[in-house]
Amino acid sequence: TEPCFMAKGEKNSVFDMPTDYLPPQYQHLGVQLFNRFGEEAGERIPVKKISLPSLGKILNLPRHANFSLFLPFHRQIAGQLIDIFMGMRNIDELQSMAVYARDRVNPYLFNYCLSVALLHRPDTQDLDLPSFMQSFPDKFLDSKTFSKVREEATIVPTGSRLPIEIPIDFTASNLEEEHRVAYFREDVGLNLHHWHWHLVYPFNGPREIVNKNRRGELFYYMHQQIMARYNFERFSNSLKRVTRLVDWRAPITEAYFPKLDSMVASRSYPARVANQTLKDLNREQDQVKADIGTMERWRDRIIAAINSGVIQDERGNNVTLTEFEGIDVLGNMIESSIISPNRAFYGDLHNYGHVFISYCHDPDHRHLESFGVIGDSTTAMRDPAFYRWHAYIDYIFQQLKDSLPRYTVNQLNYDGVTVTSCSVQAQGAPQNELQTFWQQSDVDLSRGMDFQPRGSVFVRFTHLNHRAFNYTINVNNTGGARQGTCRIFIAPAADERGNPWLFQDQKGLFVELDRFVVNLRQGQNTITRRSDQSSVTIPFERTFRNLEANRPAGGDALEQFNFCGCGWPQHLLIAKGTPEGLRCHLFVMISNYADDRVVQDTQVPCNDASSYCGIKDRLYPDRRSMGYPFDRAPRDGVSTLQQFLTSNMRVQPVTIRFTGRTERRQ
Ligand code: CUO
Repeated sequence: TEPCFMAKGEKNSVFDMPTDYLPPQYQHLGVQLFNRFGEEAGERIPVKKISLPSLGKILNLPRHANFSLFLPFHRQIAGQLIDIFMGMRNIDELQSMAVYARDRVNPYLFNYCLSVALLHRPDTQDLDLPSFMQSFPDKFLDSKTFSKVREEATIVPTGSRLPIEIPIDFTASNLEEEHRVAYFREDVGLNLHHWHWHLVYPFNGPREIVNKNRRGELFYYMHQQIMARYNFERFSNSLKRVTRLVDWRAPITEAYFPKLDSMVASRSYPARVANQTLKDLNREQDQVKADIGTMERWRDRIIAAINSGVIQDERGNNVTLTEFEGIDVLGNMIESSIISPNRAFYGDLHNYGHVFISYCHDPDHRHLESFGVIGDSTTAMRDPAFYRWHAYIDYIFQQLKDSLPRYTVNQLNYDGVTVTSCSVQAQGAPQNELQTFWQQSDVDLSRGMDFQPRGSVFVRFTHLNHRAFNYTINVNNTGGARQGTCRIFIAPAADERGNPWLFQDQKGLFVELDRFVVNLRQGQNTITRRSDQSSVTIPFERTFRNLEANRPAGGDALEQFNFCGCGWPQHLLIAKGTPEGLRCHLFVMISNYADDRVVQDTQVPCNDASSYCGIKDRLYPDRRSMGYPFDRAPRDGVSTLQQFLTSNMRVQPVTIRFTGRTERRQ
């Protein structure tokens, strides 16, 4: 929050701006201010004077308030600021506008809108954003960390500073059962992925950047996979599947005490005690006035639309929810964004769920408290209630999916292609045993914090990781040379009581591990693939990119870091498993590429985490419904996974063993 005339980096810089750009409270100081800070500056960055658009309502969000993408008013002003940044004619004007806005606009709002603009403007594609964790570490780390970091920086000279260790279990004790999966909910990389996803798919702003290819379907699928993965972690920790938040008037049993302090808002994120209930909201400051009854009406209209297979658009026309595109329409409607087919009628269900839960401690603002962590896409995944809400949202999507035609054997099979075997091999482990462990990694916090003297201060946090592994897949092809899409998933082999699954239930727990195109020769083929090539994940270094360290040699080859921040963190590819080894089903399928293919050039930067994030400025690179082949109810007569298989599929029993070791990243 320091004044914008300082630009922080390796060296301090000062923006040489017209004095009327200074925020009102500093204007009387005028040039004195530049002279004062200019002396320390290593560089002066000239700022062009332009005629500035009015910021209007954008300024109604105070500088020291928190900001939430789930609140309609915040979304609306974010849309306006994104429009302003997108509308600047060139980089000089954009810089000028950004400098002007930065000291006037709420910092979170500013950062979000500028990030969306830098991500989508054609002339800023070679600019990189600092990691959001470095800009706002307070949204990711225990608030105790920061005083320790300052203390270390003040006393210990650069070069001799020791990393500040963040304990893995700072939010609760083991008296709380739900705390067993806190390592997942509070994982910094996971929360960064989620923030990035919502940055790539903004709710408001110019229609062309909101209305991305299959956006609504990806909202459904990415969050469905979050749920599948969370349930997998729960099975690894003797917890049952999440129960969906179906009764909005019943107490929420899960408590959560986040222990995060917002540095900007100078407030702690409010906690939620056990058994709180949702209440009607009337918070003038946030322009939120909403009843639970309104949510229930939206829900009923959405369910009625699914049951009838028809929705009503804004002009009152009936629009059919089709077999392939219906899910996309429903995603946009439930999420909802400005491309909802009829927001007035179907409302804003998913976002308001976040809002209602986030305000249950202070529904009428009498205590002047802000929202809890679930009210902010950066921190929402920390809260157990997030998963209860998204389990409910997913349940609605499944209502539609269950009503669609089931895949026939012909639709699933790839004639003449037989997967004869598949296996996984992790380094130093028995065949078909995946291994997980705790890993300690260090991240430099100096960019997001002010302290003197400057220089790096690292925090050391502990997260789940797994031993890298390879897949070996043998395929027999009786046809000529052709192509296939290899789809790899994994799910627990038994339900929470240790009983065999019904396919109908197990299919919801399959998590995608990879998807890639294979060339098949006639006869025997052996496909090998490394776990770190996954189409789901991005490497650790990209999740926690330290710009100086990771900048590719030669500025021209700069990767498009902004979009590239979206992707499931590689270190969470595999669920934790258990010390004795959690039994799982590894599923491999080769589908006919002729039916999967989307004709386009995908040789663009950041095309490597497309399963959950898509590819920038491209169509989603797989023509099948997302989640295929597990996205539909099974055909008649199929009640187990084995019965579901066609010859181009194969299931291999594997185990995931948690070794209990703690290792340091080298
Ligand atoms: Cu990502 Cu509810 O959408 O958090």
